Amino acid sequence: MKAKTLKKFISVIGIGLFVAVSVAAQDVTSLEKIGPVASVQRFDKGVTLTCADNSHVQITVLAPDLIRVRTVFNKSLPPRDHSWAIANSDWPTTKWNLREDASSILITTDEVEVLVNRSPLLIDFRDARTHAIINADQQPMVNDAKGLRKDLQFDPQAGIFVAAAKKLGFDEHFYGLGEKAARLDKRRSSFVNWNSDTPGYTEGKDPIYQTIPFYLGLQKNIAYGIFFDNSYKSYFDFGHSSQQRVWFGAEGGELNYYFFYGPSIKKILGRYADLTGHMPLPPLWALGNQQSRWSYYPEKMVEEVVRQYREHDLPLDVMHLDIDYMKGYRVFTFDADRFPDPKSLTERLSRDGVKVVTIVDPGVKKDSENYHAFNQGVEKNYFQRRSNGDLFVPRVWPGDSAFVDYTLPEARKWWGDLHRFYLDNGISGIWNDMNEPSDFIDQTGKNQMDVVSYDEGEKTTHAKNRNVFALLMARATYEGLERLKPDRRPYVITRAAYAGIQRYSTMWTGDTNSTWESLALNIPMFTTLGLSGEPFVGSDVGGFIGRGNGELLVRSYQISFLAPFCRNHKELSGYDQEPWRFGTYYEDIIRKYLKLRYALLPFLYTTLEEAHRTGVPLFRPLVLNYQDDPNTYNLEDQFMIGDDLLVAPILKSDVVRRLVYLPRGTWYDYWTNKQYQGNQTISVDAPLETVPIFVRGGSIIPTIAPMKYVGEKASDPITFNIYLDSNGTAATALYEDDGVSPAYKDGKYRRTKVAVRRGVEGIMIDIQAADGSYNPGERTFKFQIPSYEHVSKIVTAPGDGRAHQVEWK
Ligand code: MIG
Repeated sequence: MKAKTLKKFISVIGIGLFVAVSVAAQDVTSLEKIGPVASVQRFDKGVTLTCADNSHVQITVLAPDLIRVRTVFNKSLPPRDHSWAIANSDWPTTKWNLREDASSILITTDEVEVLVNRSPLLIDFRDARTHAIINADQQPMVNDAKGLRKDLQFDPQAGIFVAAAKKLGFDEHFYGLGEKAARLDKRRSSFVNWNSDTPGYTEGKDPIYQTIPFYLGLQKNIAYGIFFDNSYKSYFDFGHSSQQRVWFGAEGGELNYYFFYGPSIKKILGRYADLTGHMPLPPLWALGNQQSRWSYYPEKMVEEVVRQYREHDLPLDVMHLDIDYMKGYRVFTFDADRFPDPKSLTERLSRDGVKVVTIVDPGVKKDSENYHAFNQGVEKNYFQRRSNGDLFVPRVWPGDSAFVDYTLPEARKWWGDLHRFYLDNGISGIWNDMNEPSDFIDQTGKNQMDVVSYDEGEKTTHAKNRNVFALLMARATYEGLERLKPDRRPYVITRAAYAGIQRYSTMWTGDTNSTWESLALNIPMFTTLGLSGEPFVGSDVGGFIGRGNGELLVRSYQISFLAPFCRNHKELSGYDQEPWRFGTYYEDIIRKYLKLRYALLPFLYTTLEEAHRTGVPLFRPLVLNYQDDPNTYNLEDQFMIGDDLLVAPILKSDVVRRLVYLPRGTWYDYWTNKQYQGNQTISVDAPLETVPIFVRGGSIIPTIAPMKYVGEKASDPITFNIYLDSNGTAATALYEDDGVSPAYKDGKYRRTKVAVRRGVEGIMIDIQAADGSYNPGERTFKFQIPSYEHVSKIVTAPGDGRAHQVEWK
């Protein structure tokens, strides 16, 4: 109780500080503006502008739709040009032109024009075909050379505040910025990025755990993206402090941003993935149902929970072990009383189809009594130190601890290799928590300010490195797992992150509350993460903190049963909330949705592979699929899975009916097969048993019989559920692979395109010869048109040379 009051008190102070800071930070107009262009030097991929004040602006053409602006104030461009976020800096030269006149410099690609006004220096991005302005500077770029913004910098070594301001469109909408406890459309709001441990956060709490400084602007069906790749504490203001401008800035580093031109959001997300990395496929079982608790121990309790799952006929793939599995919170150990023989535990569980994921925190207990991880870290000098050379000693779960300097390549390798311990004990995945990094001594980061990281020899401070700490820890973990078991796909889950995290880890949204308010954030948060390059997302089902109830738990599953990460988790002192805890009425409904998830696995996996390949997430806001439809621009109480399923959950207690917006086209009620015309808002029943789901006319949803766990049986038969559009056509491209190995990267997958059309002779089903070299073995394809009572004649044209069973329901 005392601790709680103290926490409240601290957070009140925190809010007070935050308000003071953000008020001061709002005025970017009074800062030093960059000087006019004095000279222009051309290089193979762009131009470098030297300004009258000796500032330098490098504009680089990376692709016809991707332009980088890199600005340093009052000095030359430093030779080191590095970012932990960037996966690809080696872009093939693309065609571009330069035209200069007395007042401007024009860079043109096939898609974008960059028009630089020389004096004052202003940059406009335009569509190369229509010459329409997509995004324009509202004032020259600024920096705080005079130190006016000292109030922002509690680290004196942080650097100089830099910012860019853009004109705010009257109809412009904003999406992205990764994990924010905020609404979908970020217009007229402002945000801070500084990775923070924020248990029990509610809407408006900012910052929370992650930093993804990437956003999308959308105005009248034309979208662009801006990735401000700067890991210092950063600020984004989407017309919050002024109707005149959007601005973004950071407390140090370069004014370094990438401009992406769509006009489609999907194309921007693809380019963003090309730049910061495509999510590799996690193992297929990561899409299975997961159960966690702070903490299940001893091992008997873990087995009991699994036994209950099986007895209750609820599917389950993964059990999580939270911090109490360790010996005194020492990472890379098991408590010998609670888990005397983890290897045989994981073997027994695996016979039941269940994998085990262990939590791994960054804090290594400061304990020289025989603790290998601490001793090795000290001996090899891999731990973070303060600027005076002292070991940095944060206080976390193990008490006094040390953090690894993950900017050191050898330290990352060492950390990765330590995971051999888990793999040898049959552990299947790693869950990284507390990696903001959280420090009980001071959560704001003040206690860490003079920590120096190697940073490729540049020896930079916490101000630059805090926001990338989790990214590099996840990288060390992922690369370690990949090295130690090259024939298995790593599975990592993280709380904190920086842009690029999708290369190494999936995520969950941290310590939510078991409340309706918290539940209502699920959809804007998952969809926003998807629009920010993080496709594999989820939230503690039922909420983490406090006491839930059956109704809340059911409504929570009615969202999460389609989220990539579906894991029920609860805090130490919270009320139990496994699916059976509130009685059979609720349990039966939860079973129905978990089984539906397992039935939809072929569809979910197909959509997940699309996210891997194209950067377009599975869990989507409607605006992603219908960006020409302004009705979707702030629609955040419905979501889509891929292009085909539209889900409209209930987000309040005692509500059993709601409005649903159906975009253009034909839609089918999943439960009744009733057909609707789109472009309208309808009112539908949503009793606790039923979450409204609509299927897009024109889609084919592949399903299998639900299993106890992924891979319990072969996926045979696969049923193609056909939903015809108004032209009588439907199509899909089923994706399959072995589900566990990285062989899919070398073409070992199978993509089966199926197209259906209603013709004069009947229904034609065209199964094309599959792509890829993966052989799933013999199995049956079934075809159903759920909305048809009967069909008079069916013609199949199996281009794959097999016989298929066709039946109608
Ligand atoms: O300070 O490991 O978000 O999922 O159960 C709390 C204990 C530390 C926070 C995580 C939560 C986890 C808990 N952790």
